Amino acid sequence: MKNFCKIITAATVLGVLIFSGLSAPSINVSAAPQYAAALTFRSIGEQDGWVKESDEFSQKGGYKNAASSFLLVGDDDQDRQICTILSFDTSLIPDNGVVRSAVLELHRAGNLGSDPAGSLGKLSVAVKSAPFGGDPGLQLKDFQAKANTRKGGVYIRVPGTNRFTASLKTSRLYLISNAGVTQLRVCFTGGDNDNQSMDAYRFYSGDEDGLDRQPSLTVQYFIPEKDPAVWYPAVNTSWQIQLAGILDTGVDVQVYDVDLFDTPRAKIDQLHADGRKVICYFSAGSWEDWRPDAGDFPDSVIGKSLDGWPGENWLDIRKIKILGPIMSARLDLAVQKTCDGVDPDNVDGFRNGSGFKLNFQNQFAYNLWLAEQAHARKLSIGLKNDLSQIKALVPYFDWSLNEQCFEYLECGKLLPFVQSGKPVFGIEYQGAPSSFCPQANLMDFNVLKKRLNLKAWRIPCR
Ligand SMILES: [Ca+2]
Ligand SMILES: [Ca+2]
Ligand SMILES: [Ca+2]
Repeated sequence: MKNFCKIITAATVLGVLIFSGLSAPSINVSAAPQYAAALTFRSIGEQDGWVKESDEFSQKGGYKNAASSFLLVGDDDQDRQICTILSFDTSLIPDNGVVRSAVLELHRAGNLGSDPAGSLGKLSVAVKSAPFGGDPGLQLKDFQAKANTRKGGVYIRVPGTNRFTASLKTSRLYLISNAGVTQLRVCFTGGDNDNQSMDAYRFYSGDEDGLDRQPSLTVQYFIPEKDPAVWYPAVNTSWQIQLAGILDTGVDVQVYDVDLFDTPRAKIDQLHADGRKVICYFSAGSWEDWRPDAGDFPDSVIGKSLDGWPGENWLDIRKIKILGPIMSARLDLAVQKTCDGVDPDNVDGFRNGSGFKLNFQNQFAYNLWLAEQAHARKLSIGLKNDLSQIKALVPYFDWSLNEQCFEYLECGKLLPFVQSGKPVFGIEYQGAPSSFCPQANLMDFNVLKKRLNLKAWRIPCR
């Protein structure tokens, strides 16, 4: 490992990360309950380089150069696209470090031909949490090798200077590897501009002698710590969920999941007196026309109806300024009712026909906001379904609550929770318990067979 520098930082205050710019040779781990640090990595000269298409329409690498002090991004005089591969050894990030920002910086040495900005589209960065093409060395196939992010996930804005920077989207920061190299591929979205003439940026590579001219990736991370005031359930935790009908408080389990609005404080007191923990359910991503605060939602945030759930519509979760006060009031109600945790439902509207153009980043931002708001109130919080975001969100949530992962053959996606020492509470509505319980128990999940009405009836797998 070479060419990295470290920067020590301050602790977190009320969940807000504060980074100072002190240079120091080592990291002080013990000072604060949650500590944050920044590391700057330089692209590895032996591994970075440019790859050019074999011909204009091949979309496959045909030429490469890993040894040059320069990286190229653009096209050539035969309309062949040229992309750049960067390679950062990010393994210095601790195994339990959670990345909160990553900024790529490239220094332009000049252009070859005319300035490619404008005619070649946007300068996009694809992220791979492992080497492109399986080998950290530059290969022709790195041109087309699959990335974790779709092409165009992050764009580099063209600056007025020769210092090009891009912040990776916060929802994709989990792709920064703490086990080995993280590679980035920089290409123009337009491919080529059909003018039979070279148009390319020339950036300094990791082979450049001047350290400050080499491509860099500056990563800020923190080490999560448990808050003694928050309840964190163990992986193996017995539970019951009842969201409809007269609440039966007599089930001998450690945890109850009950409706936030419909459950009187006296029932929650009863459950606590019986030694149970109580999770309070509410919908964070849908509008329910029967709730006491239904009138607080402006029409502008209410979208399409949820299939099969009358009176319920998806919310425009991009509008945190509007939804924030409403959801905050619900979390305050959970505190007033002495709930130990919350179960915010419908936090995957971006994967459904919500009526709004919601994307992965919008959903990540909303769900992270919910987690931070719950923890600020000393409430434990679970991630409901939202399987495609588990890798990005598992550091911020305390358990998973899943419906039908066995029915849809997607339980493997929940393993990051168990691997992080956090429980998976599962519900299956279809099939005999014998068809899913052995596997559920093997995976250390807490699965119940329930009826779709979510009344008291249940068959636990263990
Ligand atoms: Ca190189
Ligand atoms: Ca490679
Ligand atoms: Ca051209």
